[in-house]
Amino acid sequence: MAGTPPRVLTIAGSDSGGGAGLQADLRTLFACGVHGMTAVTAVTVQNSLGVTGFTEIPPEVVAAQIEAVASDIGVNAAKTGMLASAAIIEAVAGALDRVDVGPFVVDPVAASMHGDQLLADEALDALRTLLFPRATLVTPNLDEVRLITGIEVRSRADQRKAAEALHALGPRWVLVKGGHLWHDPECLDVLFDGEEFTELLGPRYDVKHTHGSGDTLASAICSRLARGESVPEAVRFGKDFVVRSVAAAYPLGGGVGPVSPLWRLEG
Ligand code: PXL
Repeated sequence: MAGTPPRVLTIAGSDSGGGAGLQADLRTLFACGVHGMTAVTAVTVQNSLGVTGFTEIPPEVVAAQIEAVASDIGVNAAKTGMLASAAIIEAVAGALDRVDVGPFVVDPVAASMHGDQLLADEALDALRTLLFPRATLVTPNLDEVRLITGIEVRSRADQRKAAEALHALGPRWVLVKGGHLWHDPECLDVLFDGEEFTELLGPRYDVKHTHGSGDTLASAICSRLARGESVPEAVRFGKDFVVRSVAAAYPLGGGVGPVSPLWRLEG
């Protein structure tokens, strides 16, 4: 019998189309060699064309899922994706007061790439005050940076300013992803620990199919944090992993297809 691999918990929503959300998290975690577990927050009705609706899981059920797996199986690292509402964020924060989940990555998902809202406006404050201070790392894209800090990032220099503003909200590390700086010929992500900036530069591929890229990045990072790697090491791995997964993205349905970690399994 093989040994038990590191265990990672994703606190996230379901994407019925299998492109993003907890489905992207689970396949990334599997491809990265760790055991994935889920605390489901919401069930979206979704295909490659977009999200047509979602239903929220009762907050106490979200908290109970976290506590059930942490108290028995144990969690070596955790991440959040779609959290939907302030009540669910409060329930997650409450659960984290009661059980240990190790390094905690907050991917502050606010909307799908089609612009469908996945987090209530009034939940932003709960995200800032209840989850950011608990986070080992936060991984916003530039739209999320604007919603959380009010900063409109137009340049790489603005990314650093945004990283400082986000760090002031309490996370240990901040990763400001530059993928949405559309005029930049490359994708620069800026990592900040309150003192030092680390720049991670990657290619920008001219591809349409990038559904689930943020989820894939945060999950790949978590898989390494669960093995005890440092945040900079885990983020470097995650960036390389998501770049390869974007290169391996495939079409699906009539809209936007998912990035794919299958390359990792094909050797
Ligand atoms: O990629 C962000 C995301 C996370 N979680 C769910 C989603 C999406 C984007 O569509 O649907 C459930």
